[in-house]
Amino acid sequence: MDTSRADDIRRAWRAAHLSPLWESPNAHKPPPGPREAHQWRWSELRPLLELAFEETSPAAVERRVLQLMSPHSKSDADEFTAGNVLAAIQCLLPGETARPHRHTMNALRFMLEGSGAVTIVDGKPCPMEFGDLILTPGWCWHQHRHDGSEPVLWLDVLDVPLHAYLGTVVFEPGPIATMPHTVEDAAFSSPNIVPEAIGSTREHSPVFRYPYADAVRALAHAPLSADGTRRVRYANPLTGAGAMPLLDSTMLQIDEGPATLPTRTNANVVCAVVEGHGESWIGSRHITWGPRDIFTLPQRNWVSHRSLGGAARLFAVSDRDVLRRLGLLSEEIQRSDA
Ligand code: GTQ
Ligand code: FE2
Repeated sequence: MDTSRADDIRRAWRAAHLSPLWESPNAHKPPPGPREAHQWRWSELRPLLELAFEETSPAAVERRVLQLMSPHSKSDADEFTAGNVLAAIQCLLPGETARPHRHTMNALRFMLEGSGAVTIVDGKPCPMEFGDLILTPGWCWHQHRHDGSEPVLWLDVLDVPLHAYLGTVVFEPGPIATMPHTVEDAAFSSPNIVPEAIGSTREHSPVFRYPYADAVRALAHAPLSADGTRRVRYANPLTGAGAMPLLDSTMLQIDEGPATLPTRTNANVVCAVVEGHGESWIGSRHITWGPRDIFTLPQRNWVSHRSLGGAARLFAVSDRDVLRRLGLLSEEIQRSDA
């Protein structure tokens, strides 16, 4: 075997931007085992968020946001929390505002602490109270304002990692030149009846605010899922599809009782505890959690939850709809007789 001849051939291929598949380290190789879950305990997070009030203001930096970085992030530029989901905490003091802008990324806010803030989405004011979900879908103008008397903190979730990969990040600062037409949320507040005169061709929900009380009421009547949880999904009332195209939002309730049956999916999930205490088994990890704790369910881990007294509720955002639309979603449940 003439090794120098073989080396010459490979050098020639490399120079011509060619690569032999039979020597590829990637060819048909499954990814390594599932990534380990990560938890941000509110008791540890809260004092660190307090430092952001001391450190800066929206007047100086537009958005006072601390991103929840996966321990697997390769650098500060590699911004993701789990898979295609980026979560962060945004903090606003009374009297502060964040100016209007819009971007191609879909975003949502889930209220964790404080009250009196408002997000204005394409001109519609959305009050933000504990447990409320506010959508700021891609390319909708949005701004925040806080007229209350105590700090507010909310969870931001965006589909940034997917846009970064696809090269589709576009950002436009205000001022708002022409405000898009919207229909007030109240037009959709009669169950099962929707207005007909909607010319929207947009894929996201025409409703921007999903109050916590509505989710709790839906959960109270939701049947048990096969794994033993109760789950509701934040939907677009016009289509029944998810409220936003690339971020799937659900709330799950874990009643007091035995642990839920283990489930496994190739979707990536970020959970925020809304109410109650519990424990979860996520792959080889076991965690305990309480209100406002945030934790990840990285894809391909077997996951089971148990309430530690009373009904516990988790807000869960995932990239599941991305995978479903691409025909790649897998969801399994461990059979109890297995
Ligand atoms: O509040 O508009 O966490 O544009 C990241 C980007 C929040 C926002 C984030 C944003 C916002
Ligand atoms: Fe934004």
